[in-house]
Amino acid sequence: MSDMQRILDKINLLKTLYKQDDLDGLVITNNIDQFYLLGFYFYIGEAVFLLYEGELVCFTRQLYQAPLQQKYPFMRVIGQDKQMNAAAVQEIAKLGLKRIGFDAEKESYMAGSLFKASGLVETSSYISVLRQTKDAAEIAVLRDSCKIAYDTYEYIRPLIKTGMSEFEVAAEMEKYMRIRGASATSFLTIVAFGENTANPHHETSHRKLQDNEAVLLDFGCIYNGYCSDMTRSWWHGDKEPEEYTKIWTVTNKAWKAGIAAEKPGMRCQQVDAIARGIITDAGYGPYFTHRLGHGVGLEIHEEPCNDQTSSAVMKKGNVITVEPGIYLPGKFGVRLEETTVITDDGADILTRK
Ligand SMILES: [Mn+2]
Repeated sequence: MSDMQRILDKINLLKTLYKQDDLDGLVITNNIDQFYLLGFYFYIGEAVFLLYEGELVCFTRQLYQAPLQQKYPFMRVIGQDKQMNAAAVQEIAKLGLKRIGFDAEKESYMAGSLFKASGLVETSSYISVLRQTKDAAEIAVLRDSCKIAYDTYEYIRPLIKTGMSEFEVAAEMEKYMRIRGASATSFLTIVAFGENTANPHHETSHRKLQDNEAVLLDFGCIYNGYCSDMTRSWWHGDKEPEEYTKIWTVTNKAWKAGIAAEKPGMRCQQVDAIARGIITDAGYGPYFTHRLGHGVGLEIHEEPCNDQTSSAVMKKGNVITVEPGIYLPGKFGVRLEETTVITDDGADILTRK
């Protein structure tokens, strides 16, 4: 299937969804949603789309006008350096469109107020729902993104030596990912040594690695727009404390059980409960202080999430992390994370060879 056909298919699917809610069209201002539809990356606030039965209109900065018009002949591109939201509202009036929706969850207060005052209709996030289920082409890109992350782990692990700082390790990892074709990291790379591993969201620092300390790496990249995410934890040195071995083993068991539980029809809440139950039964419940996992796609955190409070049910094509952890303040912590994809009857791990 050509890229252009994929774009048109997505647009048609979106039209089907909004028509079910008796809408005549949508304005789309979120730059990640715009990337999902078009495969073109606008910075935040650089474009507004108006989609209706007749066409797709794109208000964007003058500098994009000619190249975009050439690349996407089916789209009407209007160079508009200022007040793109107002321009979209005027166009809606000019075209006589009655019920145009806007994504109430993603709009800024300013834009939302303007749209509402102009008679537009608050809707749920149609594109967020579409983005939750990845098609084969998206899964192929996610696989590549996760492969780069895994290879980064294999590359860096033997290079980590006593005396290196967390920043040095992060820099080597990020350089490797860039050379492999990643456009960026998918979030701030976490490299934690020693007691820093007990902080789930540690900020990478100048801290140097000493002999016989815990190491934790949590990282990923963006490749062709799609994110990867993985975490590995191990003991650096030959005097691994019993307690570290214990929490690593329990976390590993929780991690395997979580991934084994994933399949279409399974409640995300239940997957969290299964993995969490193993940690709780081992007596470490209070030290597992975050959700089990989150969806991954064009954004590093998206729906559905393996979360105690989630009402989501897994579907084939969901891409979601499983990342249990145990953190003992002042001592050390362990987290093990894979990005997984839900298949016909289970889940595949993407962050592996
Ligand atoms: Mn994660």
